[in-house]
Amino acid sequence: MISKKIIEHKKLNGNKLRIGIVKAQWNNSITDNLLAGCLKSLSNAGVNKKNIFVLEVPGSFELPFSAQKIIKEKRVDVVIVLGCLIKGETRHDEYIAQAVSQGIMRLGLETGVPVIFGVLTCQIEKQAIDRSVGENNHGYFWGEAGVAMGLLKKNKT
Ligand code: RBF
Repeated sequence: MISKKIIEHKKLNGNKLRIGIVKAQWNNSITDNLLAGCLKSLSNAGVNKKNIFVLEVPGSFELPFSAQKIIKEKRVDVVIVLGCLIKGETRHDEYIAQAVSQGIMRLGLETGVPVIFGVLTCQIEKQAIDRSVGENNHGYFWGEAGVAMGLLKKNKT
């Protein structure tokens, strides 16, 4: 089992941040855990609950459009998109991963609001489970990355 923390963030204070989260419902059992981990790290960083805006959408392909909507409507400092792609018999996962990563990168560059890529791209379900529970819940790490980038956007680091 792989369990390692890849990035060490210094303790960040997110109490002035407004943060959007978009969660894909496809593979809900995984993305629910990612969301829980993400909310936990935002809470640990002092982000106020009333400044967190969560939107649920059908699947990962919908993430860029919905992140754009949150940026336009909620004046957030950062958006975290959460999804889980698991390889099937066709190449859907590759097209969707490509579209989401390109879409949110473009969105961040065009709006000046960073968008965190919180999408697991797994070969098998076990890889997704391993990465969405306990100490290795990537949602937690993406929450930390969100706080770091929100502060960077506001010039508070
Ligand atoms: N969405 C996901 O978030 N994860 C997936 O693993 C996933 N697999 C899909 C596989 C197929 C064959 C199709 C048609 C869609 C899949 N989607 C998945 C849904 C996709 O992101 C999107 O919600 C729909 O295609 C509607 O635009």
